[in-house]
Amino acid sequence: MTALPLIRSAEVAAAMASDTPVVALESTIITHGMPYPQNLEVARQVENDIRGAGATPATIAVIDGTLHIGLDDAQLEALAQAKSVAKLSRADLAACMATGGTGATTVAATMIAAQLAGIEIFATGGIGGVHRGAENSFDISADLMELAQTRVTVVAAGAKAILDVEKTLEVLETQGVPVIAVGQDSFPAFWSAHSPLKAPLRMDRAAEIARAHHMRGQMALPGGQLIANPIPADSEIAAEALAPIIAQAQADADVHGIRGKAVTPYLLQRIFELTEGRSLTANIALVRNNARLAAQIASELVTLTRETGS
Ligand code: PSU
Ligand code: MN
Repeated sequence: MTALPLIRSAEVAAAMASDTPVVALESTIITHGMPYPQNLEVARQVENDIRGAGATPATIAVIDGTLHIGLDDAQLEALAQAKSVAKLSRADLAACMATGGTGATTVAATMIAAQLAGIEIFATGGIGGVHRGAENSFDISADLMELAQTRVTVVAAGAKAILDVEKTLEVLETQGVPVIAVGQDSFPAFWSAHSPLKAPLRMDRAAEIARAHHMRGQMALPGGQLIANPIPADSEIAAEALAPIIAQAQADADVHGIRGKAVTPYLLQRIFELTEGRSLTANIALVRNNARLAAQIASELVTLTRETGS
């Protein structure tokens, strides 16, 4: 049997060898979530935020069939500029690797890769969820089912308002995924700090979140946690201002017959245009905020693992 084509960057390998905290990062946000060149700037900035908070970033992608855990600057730049990179979820990750392809990992695929590499904490912007009109389209992101089966704690800014947030929370509950709002009772709505919905759980400190993650491990419970970290107040866009824009973007997607994997990237791009870039500014602020919290959780987890020896 040949070895799994998985390579850790020198920085990630060194961090893991010395038992220091590591935070996984996805690459679909770079290739499909933000325009060039902001995507590259943000990818670098987020990595530096994690380093600044005392952890090591591991941006994950498939390049020429190899699963890379940690990218160097040239690899980041190539991904950021690439035009037609595949968007890989659970369904297509192995196929891409088997055929020597190149692709960016979504939340689901990044969780799988992180677990394979021994990384337990992952920061992103927003997870995929149940799309509006899912009762007809059946469009439910594989991210939700991944959270139910792969033991990685994902820090996100809640679910995007382009989704049906209420149905997304219902599916997470059905799947047994802990949804934990940070520092507030309401479930955050990505570009806005609050949604009208209450989060099922609330925690105010990184150490508590790390303990809950660790407890699940001790209980051999499969699946991760969704940490819903609100966007900083000074960067948010009011939900009322966004509502008509989201409705417009959704209507445009319907008119153009956008389906499947293309839906999330299309809506993000359309909202970027309709808000004249404000959605991107907010997106950047929330991803960086999530990266810093993830680094703290990863640090707490290292401490906890040392103390308990497991
Ligand atoms: N949220 C963002 N930007 C993104 C995504 C989510 O703010 O780029 C990406 C993530 O990679 C997520 C994916 O896993 O969209 C969900 O896609 P889908 O809805 O097709 O499962
Ligand atoms: Mn989908």
